[in-house]
Amino acid sequence: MVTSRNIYISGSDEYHVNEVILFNREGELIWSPEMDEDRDVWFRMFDDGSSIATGFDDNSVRRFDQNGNLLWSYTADSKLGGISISADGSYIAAQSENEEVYLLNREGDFLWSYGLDNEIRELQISPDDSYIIVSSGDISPPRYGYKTLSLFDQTGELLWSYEPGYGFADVFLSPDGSYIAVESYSHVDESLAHEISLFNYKGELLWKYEIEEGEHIRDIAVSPDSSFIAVGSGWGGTVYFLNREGRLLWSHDTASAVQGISFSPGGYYIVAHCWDGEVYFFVYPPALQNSLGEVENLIILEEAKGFNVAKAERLLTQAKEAFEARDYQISRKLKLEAGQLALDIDEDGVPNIDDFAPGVNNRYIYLGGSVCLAI
Ligand SMILES: [Ca+2]
Ligand SMILES: [Ca+2]
Repeated sequence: MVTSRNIYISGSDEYHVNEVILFNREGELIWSPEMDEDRDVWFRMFDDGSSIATGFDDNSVRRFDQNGNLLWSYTADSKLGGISISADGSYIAAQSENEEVYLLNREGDFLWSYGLDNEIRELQISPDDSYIIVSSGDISPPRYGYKTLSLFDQTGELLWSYEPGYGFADVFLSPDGSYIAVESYSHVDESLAHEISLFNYKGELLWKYEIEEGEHIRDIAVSPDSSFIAVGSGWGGTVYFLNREGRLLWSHDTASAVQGISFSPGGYYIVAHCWDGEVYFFVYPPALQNSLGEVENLIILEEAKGFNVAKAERLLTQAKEAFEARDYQISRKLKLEAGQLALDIDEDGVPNIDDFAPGVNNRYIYLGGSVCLAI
């Protein structure tokens, strides 16, 4: 695991390990906590790389700084694991072995806990800290393996729960937290249909998409703008690419089962890695083409209001040329600049509509021959 500050953690699994070692970029050992060989540890790193939270098997969650100094420790009634940390580090959620969800603040103070009747599989804090989604599963017959999604607000109130059916796949949140994608199953005649289900954060099921018979879902990724969903399946191996409305835009068969799938930060590239070690790299230009069209409309609107958008138009033309040349990263950058320029033609940081002199940068307004600074 690599963090923004180039601190590396080595372990037997991504998050569930029996050894934690922090290295710096030069490969020097910074810290490794002393642990019994058979001891399991859950860990997560804070997004800014400043510290890690670990769940030890003495029922504690501990936060350490990047030099291994203990910042705090909180002890619960049973073992805590499955740690999730909010994007800004304000909250730490954990699941306990006695089927409770815990929420702590950044100082390690207990905020609340909630008992579920199911074994907790996974929990995640939404990117904006507004909710915690929990996936839990029945572990006893006759409902063995049936999964429930539960969504809590920050205060620990259960807002909704939903049973997507049999299954153990993870829960995937869109980067803005608006959508929740999950693997679900439906009984069709004698067999099980494997599906992707998309919910909004209010718990409304928006759609289901059934993947090919015999395949099962290994990984799901939601694009950074929450417009597209990529799904990788196992057994045969297929990459599915859906829009937010649940329509299949394309699919591609891979030579072996897909292990993981992700979008590039701009959202135009999709990377899938497979069981046989092959890595597939896909590009989806229509996503960029759509947003070029949106900027074009924006420019037309600002022009209709009487603003001089010539410079924005020139940038958009360059963005289209870069698109034609398949230089998508450059095209995206120019497109973003063209959009900003269309809304603020004199680049003084004040949108045209609020700007008392939309064609003149507000830092340089000439009055009676003297320069007046006005923001
Ligand atoms: Ca302006
Ligand atoms: Ca101005």
